[in-house]
Amino acid sequence: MENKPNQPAEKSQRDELSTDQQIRRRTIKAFALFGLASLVPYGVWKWIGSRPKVNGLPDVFRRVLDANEQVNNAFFSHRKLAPTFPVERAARQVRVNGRIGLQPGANPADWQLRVEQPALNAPPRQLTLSLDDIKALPKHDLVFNFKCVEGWSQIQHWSGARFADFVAEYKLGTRNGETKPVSEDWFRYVGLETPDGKYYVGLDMESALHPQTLLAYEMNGEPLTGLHGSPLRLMIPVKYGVKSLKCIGRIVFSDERPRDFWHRQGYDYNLAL
Ligand SMILES: Nc1nc2c(c(=O)[nH]1)N[C@H]1C(S)=C(S)[C@@H](COP(=O)(O)O)O[C@H]1N2
Ligand SMILES: [Mo]
Repeated sequence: MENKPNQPAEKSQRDELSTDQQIRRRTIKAFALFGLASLVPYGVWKWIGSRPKVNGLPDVFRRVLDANEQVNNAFFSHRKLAPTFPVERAARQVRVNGRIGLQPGANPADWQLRVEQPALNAPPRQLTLSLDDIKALPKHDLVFNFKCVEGWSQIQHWSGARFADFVAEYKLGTRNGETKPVSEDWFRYVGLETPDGKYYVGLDMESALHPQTLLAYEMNGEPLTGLHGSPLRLMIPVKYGVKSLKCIGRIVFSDERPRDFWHRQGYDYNLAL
């Protein structure tokens, strides 16, 4: 961390502008396709029918549905998706940056994840999970441009469980102890820490529940190495890399803003991209 994270490199600001533009363009295209469907000439329908199928639907429709899903979900009404890339574009040599709180020599079999949430309208929750519990959730791949506040970025390939699936499965994150797809009752924050508590980050709940936020246990299709955060790390593409905590030992839900390592050094708390 040499540069101030709240003054990211000019290049990533430019990237971000074009990302916004891309998302806007894609959304407009999706609505236009739906609205104009009745006017589409027969030849075009035949072309659509001949397109490769994704989940039983021609890929053009799949893309439209996905885009509308993004727009329609009430909780994520203003969410953005980070651009993704074909897996061949992912770096084979993935940079290592930041080793605070890592346990590179530790046996992954000895690892446990502790999860806590305070008592509010439901009893306090405290559970201990294994890596297999996380692996039992649906696995997702993410190939995206990882950005460090120091000014470098790299296309990387990570796999793991969605944080949103994790909270839904274990009924975490809501004050009433129920997790629904759209809830008014979420705790405001999530805190994550390394097992030794030496590195820690705080996240707003909406970013944590973003569909691209992963509890990642693989990089380039292999279990994480110690320096990349074995056995489980966060990957949160809507934030700068500092928030993607390696080697998660503890997750806490809270209405109080959790402590955040780099915020304590005077940096912006959110570090949103
Ligand atoms: N436990 C822990 N997680 C961490 C860090 C750290 O020092 N310790 N550094 C952060 C920073 S600044 C970055 S850019 C990314 C780098 O992840 P990588 O080493 O897998 O590239 O991890 C983040 N997570
Ligand atoms: Mo970073």
